[in-house]
Amino acid sequence: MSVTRTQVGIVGAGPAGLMLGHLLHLAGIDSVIVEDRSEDYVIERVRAGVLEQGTVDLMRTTGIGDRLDREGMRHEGIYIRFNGERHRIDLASLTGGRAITIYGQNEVVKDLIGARRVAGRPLHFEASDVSVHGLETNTPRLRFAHGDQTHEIVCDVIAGCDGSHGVCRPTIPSAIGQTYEREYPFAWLGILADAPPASDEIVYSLSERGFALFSMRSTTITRLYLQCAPDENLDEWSDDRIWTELMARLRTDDGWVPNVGPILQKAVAPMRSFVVEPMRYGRLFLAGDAAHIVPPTGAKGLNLAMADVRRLATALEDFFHRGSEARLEKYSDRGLKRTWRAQRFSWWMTSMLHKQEGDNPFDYRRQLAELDYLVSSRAAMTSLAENYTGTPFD
Ligand code: FAS
Ligand code: PHB
Repeated sequence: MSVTRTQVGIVGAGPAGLMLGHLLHLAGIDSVIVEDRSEDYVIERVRAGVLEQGTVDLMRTTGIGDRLDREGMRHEGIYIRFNGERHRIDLASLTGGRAITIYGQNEVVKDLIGARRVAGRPLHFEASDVSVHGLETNTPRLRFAHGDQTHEIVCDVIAGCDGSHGVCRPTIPSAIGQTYEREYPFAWLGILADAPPASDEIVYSLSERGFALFSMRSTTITRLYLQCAPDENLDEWSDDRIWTELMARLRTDDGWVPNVGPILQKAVAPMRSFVVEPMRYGRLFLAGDAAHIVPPTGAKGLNLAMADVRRLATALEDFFHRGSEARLEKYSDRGLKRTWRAQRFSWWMTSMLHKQEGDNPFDYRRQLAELDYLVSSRAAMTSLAENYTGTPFD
């Protein structure tokens, strides 16, 4: 077994782990990133598409915003569609100029891997048997196998950025880690289509047939989702059936429909809310989906992960450069405050825009009344806009 030393051991090369590694590099702090999947898998995985202002600002101010500025699509509004009509919510005018940017998570990951390579800092893909030890000590260890070699990295701190199915969170003793969870009785069937986006901004839709979402990835690629059963069988969804259902749920009375094109990718994504408290155990700090999961209706997951690692990197700078643990002590409480705020907003968007099993006509009419209030009240639209564009990172 090869034994090496670093300051921060990072488990997971998703947006959280890679951005943390980038921020630590800029602060002159050593780190090693260990990922169990291949580089191609991590890059090609289709997930988030909406970046809050805070995430955009973070990428720009840390020197990885060039491609985002060239290829990202700034949206100053979103549409809410119901009763056959699209209603625009002007995010920018309701928030003093804050907006969202459409830029695929896989593009963010590509930019961060590129920056890691330029920095020449260690990034191990296809690691196996990844495990963490000694979290209650001042020298926690990160172990993994790579090829036929086993490695142990002695760290000062370990960052658990290994997502919702990682190895880090489960190491928190059940007597300490309190979990909060809600499963939703539906999922999202998501597609990527080779079709130019027919709308200049994304469209959230509630129809008698359920939820649908029109989004995009570029001027040639459309991203669409529709509400389906949690155990939906994708084989029963021909491309024609998918388009027929999307048209039925998104069409407006003035004739607007998405452009149709070849479906490049399709997958079903489960919907759940999850939080673990605290986000820290000894010298282990959880960030991103390893600590919290939100249903994607509020487009918060990736942005919460970025806010976590911004906060953790600042705290680690204080720890390594000034010997202060003050910010590390506050890391979990501050993270949970932002997390529960995003949980509430994501649950609210999800409940307002999805048809629930067992709902009766009263419930649907009540949802329509809530949407009608939302698009006719400046106060209600401002509340949505503030939460959707996100508050500045602390
Ligand atoms: P990730 O899951 O991205 O990364 C964790 C990494 O750890 C992975 O690469 C994994 O392979 C690795 N790992 C796991 N176990 C390991 C182990 N034992 N050893 C080593 N490595 C290990 N969020 C938004 O903000 N906006 C959206 O529009 C949006 N849309 C979404 C759409 C879908 C369909 C889904 C599923 C999610 C969406 N999300 C969205 C949320 C999503 O983007 C996550 O919040 C984001 O990926 C979180 O990033 P990480 O915390 O880095 O976790
Ligand atoms: C996406 O573009 O993938 C997307 C947009 C908005 C959401 C979720 C996903 O709420």
